[in-house]
Amino acid sequence: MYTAYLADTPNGRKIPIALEELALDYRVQPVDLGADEQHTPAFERMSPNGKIPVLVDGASGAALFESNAILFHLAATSGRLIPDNPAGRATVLQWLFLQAASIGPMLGQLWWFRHASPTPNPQALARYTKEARRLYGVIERRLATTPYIAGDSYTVADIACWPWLVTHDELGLDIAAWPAVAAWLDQVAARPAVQRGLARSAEPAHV
Ligand SMILES: N[C@@H](CCC(=O)N[C@@H](CS)C(=O)NCC(=O)O)C(=O)O
Repeated sequence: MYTAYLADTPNGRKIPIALEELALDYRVQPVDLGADEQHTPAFERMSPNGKIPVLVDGASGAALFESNAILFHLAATSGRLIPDNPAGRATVLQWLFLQAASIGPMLGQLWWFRHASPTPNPQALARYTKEARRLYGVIERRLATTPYIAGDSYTVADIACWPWLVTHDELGLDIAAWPAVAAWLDQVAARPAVQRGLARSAEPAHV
């Protein structure tokens, strides 16, 4: 039994989506980011960077942070959602790194300057919109040549990218500019495990 410490955010949503796809047993422990629960000493003992998600393995007690490390661990230990050969694994890893290093931070900044910044900042909006559009273009060109992000099959690379790229409306981006991304977004959204994972991610805090 795993415990997934989550908020209902793109990085948080990845974890129940993967756990559902792998049919693993888990409970969701919501973390209230607005109340700064991610910076309590107890939470930072599991996640030294003070961010969700964290996955705790009930059998060993081990806690893992960084969403894509969690995805890789789940895939590697289950032998699913990742190829079993080194070249295939490296391909998955390269897209996991691109998501964590570029797609998440750039789209995250764009979201913040559109929805949370207390003062308008046209320069920041222009910069992050341009970078987000460039990154949608990177994925568009990839998905024009392969059905899934890492190649012929659905992997944790899709699970890492989908919760971010699906936020295009909130980011003020017209998905019609990237038809291959739009088709892939719909295809992944239709997976029952994705729908179940999103529902679990949105579970209210326990009282
Ligand atoms: N690279 C990290 C990013 C995690 C992250 O940015 N988490 C956000 C929510 S999506 C968070 O915990 N924010 C709270 C804060 O920064 O205080 C990962 O993929 O796990």
